[in-house]
Amino acid sequence: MTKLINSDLVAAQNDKQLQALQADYDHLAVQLARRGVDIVAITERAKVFQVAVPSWGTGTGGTRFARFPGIGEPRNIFEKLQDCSVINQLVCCTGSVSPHFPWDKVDDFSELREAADDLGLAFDAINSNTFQDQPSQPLSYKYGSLTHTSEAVRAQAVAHNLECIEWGKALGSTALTVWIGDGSNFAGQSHFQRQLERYLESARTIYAALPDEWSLFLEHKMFEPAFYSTVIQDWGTSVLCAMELGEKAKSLVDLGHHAPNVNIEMIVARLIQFGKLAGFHFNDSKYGDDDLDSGSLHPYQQFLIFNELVDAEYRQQPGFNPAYMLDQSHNVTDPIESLINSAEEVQRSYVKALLIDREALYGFQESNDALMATNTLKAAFNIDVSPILAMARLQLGGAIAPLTSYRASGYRQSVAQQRPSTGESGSGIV
Ligand code: RM4
Ligand code: MN
Ligand code: MN
Repeated sequence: MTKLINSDLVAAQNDKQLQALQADYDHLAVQLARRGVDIVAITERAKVFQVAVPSWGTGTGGTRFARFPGIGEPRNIFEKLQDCSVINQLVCCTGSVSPHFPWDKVDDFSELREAADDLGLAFDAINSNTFQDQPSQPLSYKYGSLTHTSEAVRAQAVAHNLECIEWGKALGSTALTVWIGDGSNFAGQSHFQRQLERYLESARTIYAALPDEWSLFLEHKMFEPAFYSTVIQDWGTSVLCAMELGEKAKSLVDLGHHAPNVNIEMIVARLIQFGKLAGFHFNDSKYGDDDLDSGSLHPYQQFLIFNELVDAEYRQQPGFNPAYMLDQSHNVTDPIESLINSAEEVQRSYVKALLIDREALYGFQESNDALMATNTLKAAFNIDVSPILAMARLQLGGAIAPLTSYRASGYRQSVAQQRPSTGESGSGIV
């Protein structure tokens, strides 16, 4: 397996930090033992936690106004995989990459799979793209794709999703995520019911092409690029469609795709209850689909979401198997650094949620002790689990301090030499 960061450098960095980590870990072990929690068992759970990285997250994103590319940006999927492997080498919890087509299209998919394999990476859910026109494309998605009034445009959008499934099969993926930009910008522009009927008709054709073990993830979003209405605007429409389509169809929750102040953890609980939670696109936001780094603004909300997820694990909810992915856009940071940070923050929420005294919480819920119930959550949230995360990484061969090791490696500077800027970039979104 090819490692792009010198392992000796990581080991030397780890050596410098080991003594402090061991002391912090031992201290936390005593604190947790007092609560009846075995730190080794929690560390083992942390070690198997995984969150996929979006291939498009390795490039600098952009806003409606501009994109300011960084140095050494990946110019194609092979280089995106290299960056993803650097992240995984250091954090050891991002072993798969979610590709986006046609952005990541290649001529030879077995070559791509081998390249990933060599870097110790697998492919997560495939993302189709019918929210942009591609240069070679005969018909435009200006007025929609899977829900367009024209049958020919719908057929083109369906065909793209079918080719995505084929490419995904070649890559060993088992899910297709469909997010469409379809909607309307003016009241009256679209007939809501007919538009959704057209969506279902298109989605049924895609669904029918799914191999047995595959899932279809329906991703909702309430705005953008359509600003008056979107077709799959919220989890309600998403889950209705998933129920219409069948068992393999589930609702994917992107944290940035909700109205402000929506109780996302409760949506998650509902989807879990009915076996319809596909998984997540983790990110954070202040206003809307800001695609900020995970946990950068609302770590408590992310923790509350993981409370629901760990609760489902604890209760052994049948069929519970959500896919965790990051989906964020980096405008002012080195994307590798942001993805490192986000992976750690998502894992942090998971580990904190493992520390919740669930039986005590159930007891307080049953006896209507609101204060003690909420304090039970806070008691877990307030624990700094950093030593557990660092120890998990160390034991898996990663970095105690991933960002420090990454910066010390000079990776960005070295790829800047190998990947001279072309003025444009195949990665990042604008
Ligand atoms: C969308 C949505 C999708 C992603 C695109 C790039 O807002 O989050 O998941 O495919 O952005
Ligand atoms: Mn998303
Ligand atoms: Mn989004």
